[in-house]
Amino acid sequence: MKALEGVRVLDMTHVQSGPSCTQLLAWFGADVIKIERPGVGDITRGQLRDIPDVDSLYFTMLNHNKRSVTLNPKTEQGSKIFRKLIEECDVMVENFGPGAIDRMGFPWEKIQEINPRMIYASIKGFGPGPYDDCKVYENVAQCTGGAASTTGFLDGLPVVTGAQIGDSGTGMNLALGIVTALYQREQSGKGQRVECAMQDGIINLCRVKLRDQQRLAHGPLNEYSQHGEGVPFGEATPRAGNDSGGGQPGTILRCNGWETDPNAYVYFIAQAAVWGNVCDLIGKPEWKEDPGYATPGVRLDKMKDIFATIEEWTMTVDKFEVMRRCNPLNIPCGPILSMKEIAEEPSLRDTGTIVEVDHPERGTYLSVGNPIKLSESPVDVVRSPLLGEHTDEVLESVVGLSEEEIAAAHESGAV
Ligand code: CAO
Repeated sequence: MKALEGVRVLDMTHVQSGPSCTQLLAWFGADVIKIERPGVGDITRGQLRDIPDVDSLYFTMLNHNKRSVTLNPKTEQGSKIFRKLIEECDVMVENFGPGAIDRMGFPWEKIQEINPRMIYASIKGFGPGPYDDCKVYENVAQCTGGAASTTGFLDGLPVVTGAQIGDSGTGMNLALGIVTALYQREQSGKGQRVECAMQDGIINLCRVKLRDQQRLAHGPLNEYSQHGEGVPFGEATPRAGNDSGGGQPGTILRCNGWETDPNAYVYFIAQAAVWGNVCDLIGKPEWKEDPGYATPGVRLDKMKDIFATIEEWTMTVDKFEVMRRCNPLNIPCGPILSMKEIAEEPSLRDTGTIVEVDHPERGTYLSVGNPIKLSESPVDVVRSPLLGEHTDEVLESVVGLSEEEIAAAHESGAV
């Protein structure tokens, strides 16, 4: 038994944000029926291909545990089939450009009329307002959600992060909205609309930066390293390099091998509560009692030099040894792990966070498993479907078409 067993999802998603949401629902046990344009499919099937004519990793890593049906709701017969699918499903998810589902002839009012229990969930780039017509990709969301203006170094350009916080982040928000609406439906018997804007999702993740924007009105941000370095603040929350976003100073330091290994670094937090341990570890026990170093406040304008001294020690050992030595002393730190190291880490395989999947056309590949672990709803990651692999089976068992009707649907180009 899986948590969402019995929930059927009409999956009209493409690219990353929507598919990441429906993949989560599938991992929790929902029957996710992915609708794709006949002959074409989700555009990512063919993007960034590493093997000719084989579904890309972009697609396979976002569409596990789903069924694929080709269907064009813009054709006469396709529209009838789509209507029946709306009747039979509990949830419909889409992340097309603004208005695309309406243009298919299925605005929310009509969906509600066909199936009042339907939960209709959408991702768009922006919520209602001046930009609600715009198409949006990951980096546009990162820039318009405030993340890019606060990422990077003070003397450099705004920077986007490689973590897909706009796409997979918003997908996760939508999944939460959907299961919450399903829960409310248990009481109300009614469906509802669930809407997530990528800009909103990024702003939610930038909460501490809006905090700092307001703190600026009351004086400089003491914990930012630019304060210690005497660089004045402007009107907006600045880029903070590798400064920690919280109240404990932290930064990235070089470790043994940094000259040749681009990831021989560690994130080191000089947490006030373990300051004595830090001093002992780096061979500066005298700093524990020194009035110029003993308390967090007096250390603030010296953090650059303090981290340089800590780095003299971290450069003598490798990044894993830094962690081995710091952990027993309760000093929070984290080695900079490369994607290669993550792919090879056995404990991540053991927990299902990284999974090896077999695919009939590409062979085995690595994917990211479910980051949310439920003790009563284990996840088996099943390879992504081939284009239209389940069309006939869904037309027969969900839509209720006969063999002749299915043949006619193929003939007409509806599926
Ligand atoms: N049969 C027939 N037509 C189909 C179809 C099907 N099964 N599935 C989709 N289509 C059509 C739609 O009807 C739409 O056509 P019209 O615009 O002519 O009505 C078109 O395909 C899809 O349009 P789109 O605007 O979604 O596609 P795009 O490639 O131009 O834009 C994207 C892509 C992602 C920018 C846009 O979908 C978007 O802004 N989505 C919302 C925000 C979002 O999720 N962004 C993140 C994407 S992940 O990086």
